[in-house]
Amino acid sequence: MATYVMSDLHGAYDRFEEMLELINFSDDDVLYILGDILDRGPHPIKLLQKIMEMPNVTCLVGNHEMMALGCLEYLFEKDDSSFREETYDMRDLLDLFSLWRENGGMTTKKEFSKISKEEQKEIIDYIKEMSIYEELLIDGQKYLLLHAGLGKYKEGKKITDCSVIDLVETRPDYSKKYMEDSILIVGHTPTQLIEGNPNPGYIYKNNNNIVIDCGAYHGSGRLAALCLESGEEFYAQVIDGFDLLQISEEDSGLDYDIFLLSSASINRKEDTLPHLYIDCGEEKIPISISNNPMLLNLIDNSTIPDLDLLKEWIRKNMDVLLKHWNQEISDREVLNRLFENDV
Ligand SMILES: [Mn+2]
Repeated sequence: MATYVMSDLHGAYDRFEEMLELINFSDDDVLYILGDILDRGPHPIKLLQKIMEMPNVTCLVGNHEMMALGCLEYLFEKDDSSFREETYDMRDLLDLFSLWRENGGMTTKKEFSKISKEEQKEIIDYIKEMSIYEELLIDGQKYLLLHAGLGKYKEGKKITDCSVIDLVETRPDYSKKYMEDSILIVGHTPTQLIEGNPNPGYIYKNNNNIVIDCGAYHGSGRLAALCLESGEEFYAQVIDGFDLLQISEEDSGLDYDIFLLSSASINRKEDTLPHLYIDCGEEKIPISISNNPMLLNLIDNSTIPDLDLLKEWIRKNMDVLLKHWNQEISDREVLNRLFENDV
């Protein structure tokens, strides 16, 4: 039996599957997921539904589940005959929706709207059942697991005295040793963004703090798992099926379907351009967007580009992209030609 922790899966369904294989996860093992299963990546609901079927997985709540919950409840109830709009403060709800959208909520919304009412209800109930923290004792070592950190916690204070925001949202100071006799394990902050981290993108350990969010939803990030018995670290980084749109054979006029795959940006300030690929079945054609203001505009800060515009652009430029991929035309030429074809 082994105990694993993972965090911030953010819809990275394929990486999660890859990880379960990597760690050889069995019915005898247990897994704690420290929140933020939803949003950003391509398959948050499919991922959550898979996790819900696994009895040996315990999920803690992340700020994304908290943000999503109010929106999901509204989406669930609004079609019901007993729905009464006056039970909602519409201004609060709009604020919540726009916050959710800015934080990658649209992949969750998209998948949530496609499942049955029964499944929607199960998801809402499951999120409500998620705990805020877990305490473990493994081989004599105490661990405290939660999503973000300990905020204003001081030694001697009870965890239950901390606010939910402190535990689920406030980023802790990892240079601080919060507890002498217990190791704090958190997610929430991708280790790529921890100042002074000598090994960005991998599990970070300092002063009884362990941070395990390695940017699972990001093309250049990875999903990390830590085994608490052995201390062994595992990383999964298969390119996820970030399929944002599909153009059928008929529509493209080519002899295959085109899928646009994307991974969202962790933080626009760092090495952060979203990665886009066109998946032509056997090959994944990367599209350079850093030199392409048209694509950058389409993608802006949200994790989902305007799909209609993007689809139109891809359709117009597919021949150029393919020629570039096959090295029949140069970088300069491809750029010139793409700009001619701006939508
Ligand atoms: Mn978070």
